[in-house]
Amino acid sequence: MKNIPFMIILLLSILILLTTSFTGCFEQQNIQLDAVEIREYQGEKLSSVNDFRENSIKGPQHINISTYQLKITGLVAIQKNYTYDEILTTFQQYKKVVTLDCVEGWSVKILWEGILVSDLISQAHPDPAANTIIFKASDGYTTSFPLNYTTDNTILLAYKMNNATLPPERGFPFQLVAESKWGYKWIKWVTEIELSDNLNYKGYWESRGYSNNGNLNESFFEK
Ligand SMILES: Nc1nc2c(c(=O)[nH]1)N[C@H]1C(S)=C(S)[C@@H](COP(=O)(O)O)O[C@H]1N2
Ligand SMILES: [Mo]
Repeated sequence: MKNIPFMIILLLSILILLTTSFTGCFEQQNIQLDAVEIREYQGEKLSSVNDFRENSIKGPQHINISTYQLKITGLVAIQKNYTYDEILTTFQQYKKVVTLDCVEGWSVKILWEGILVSDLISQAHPDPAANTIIFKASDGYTTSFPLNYTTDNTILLAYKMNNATLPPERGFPFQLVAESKWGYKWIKWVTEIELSDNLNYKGYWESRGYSNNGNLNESFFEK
């Protein structure tokens, strides 16, 4: 057969066409990071910033960091207002690998870097009557915990993931690393932390039927 070389070229071009159009289908939006994210830490494989599924109630928030303030309010002796730089320079910094599990069935294992929520709130001197900690975000999202969840555990307010500053899509400037809780407790774009005595406070998803304690080892439907 004379046209064997031609057939091979034809088959090869079809193959190339197919593979390029297929990778097109699987293309992901790639998030720009200020530094290259790491994908392994102390021998552990990490997920990527691009492995999250964007499902925030109002889409990504773009915070103007020059006017941004993190407020500590409610049942405290001293109300506090911190700028982004003050948070990064005032408090001891911690690193921790923690997995976020969304109720939709996906999860991401990330190296988080941030400050301890307990260090932050102790500066405001919580009132002894305070038993609840409420987090509020720039998109109107809220979530809450019993206060001792943040004082008895090393719960981080993170500004970096996989060694890179959080991108806007992932909660810049701060996301709560709500270890052992479902993803809806991991509030992004945090702007205010309110101390309260309302144990029954319900956040955005909690007031729509998701469990208030949000424990990962239990169903997320409120019983
Ligand atoms: N401010 C704010 N934080 C939020 C949300 C939101 O809609 N707004 N969604 C939550 C949910 S349901 C999950 S699973 C995690 C991770 O969501 P992401 O993949 O959209 O970053 O963020 C949580 N934090
Ligand atoms: Mo979620």
